Amino acid sequence: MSNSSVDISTTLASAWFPAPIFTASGCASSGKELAQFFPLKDIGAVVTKSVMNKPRHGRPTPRMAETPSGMLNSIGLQGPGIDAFLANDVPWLLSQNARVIVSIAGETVDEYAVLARKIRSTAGISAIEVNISCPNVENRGMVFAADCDTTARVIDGVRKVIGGEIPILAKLTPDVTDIVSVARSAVDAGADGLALINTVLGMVINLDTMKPHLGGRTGGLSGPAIRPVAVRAIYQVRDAFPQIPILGMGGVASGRDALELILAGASGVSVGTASFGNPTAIISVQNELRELLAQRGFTALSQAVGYAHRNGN
Ligand code: RRO
Repeated sequence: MSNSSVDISTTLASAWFPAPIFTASGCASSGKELAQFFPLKDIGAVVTKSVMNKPRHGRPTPRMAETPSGMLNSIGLQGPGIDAFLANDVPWLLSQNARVIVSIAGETVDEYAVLARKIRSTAGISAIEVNISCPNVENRGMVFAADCDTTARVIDGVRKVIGGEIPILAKLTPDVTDIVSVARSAVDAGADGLALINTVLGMVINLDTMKPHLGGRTGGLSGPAIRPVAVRAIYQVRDAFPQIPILGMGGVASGRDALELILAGASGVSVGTASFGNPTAIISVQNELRELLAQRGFTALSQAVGYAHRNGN
């Protein structure tokens, strides 16, 4: 079968995308840097850096550390604030004919609702990623997805504002004992889909200073090192909620990696850390994936989603 005959379009709840590979929130800002390498309309969607209500400087430097097969970041939600973002970044992305998934983050349940209200009055947004799992916050109490109750409160607040208009994806952390119960809280509170996984909380100590290397001390681990964690989380959640669409991410750098997340249950896959070293990684992942699907006899990506669960696996 010719690989061009594979239908790689996908859906996340009511949102349709012509292609299944997305940017990962935080790894391509609002897409402008990547647009010099390929047309943004060629990928599934740009998932923008989580934006807060007010502009924010983020954490002290250093904000990055290399690790074996990955890296730590400690950005701390740096960004322009929702008003500037909606005025500048979203119109620019739409002018590129890109699909846009806006990622939002708040310090309180109310802040998420305020953000949702502002997004609701902006046309053209495909979906909202509700990031309740940023690891780079002042205390674990602000990692809403570390707790079922706070997960439900944030998602419920956003759902009430958004109504049925735009799909809501809850972004979860793997740093919990039971991600399925957190996913259940999000779904019961009205999430249409889930984004799995955020980075894994980690730390590097500088042996010269003998102190934590990162200005914020801890950071989020990303890259190939966390891919098996992502595959596990996606598989577990898909097993529990086969009808809930999953946008998967975590260490994807090749078509083979993306296919692994899809077989585990992801309907779309974000590429993040790999884009730092290779800005065209998203396009090669997408092309490789199409080829791998054809080689396995799939005529549509949707046939491969969750395939690892079939026949009692
Ligand atoms: O900004 C960050 O430091 C950050 C965020 Br919002 C997130 O969700 N995950 C991450 O690794 N870093």
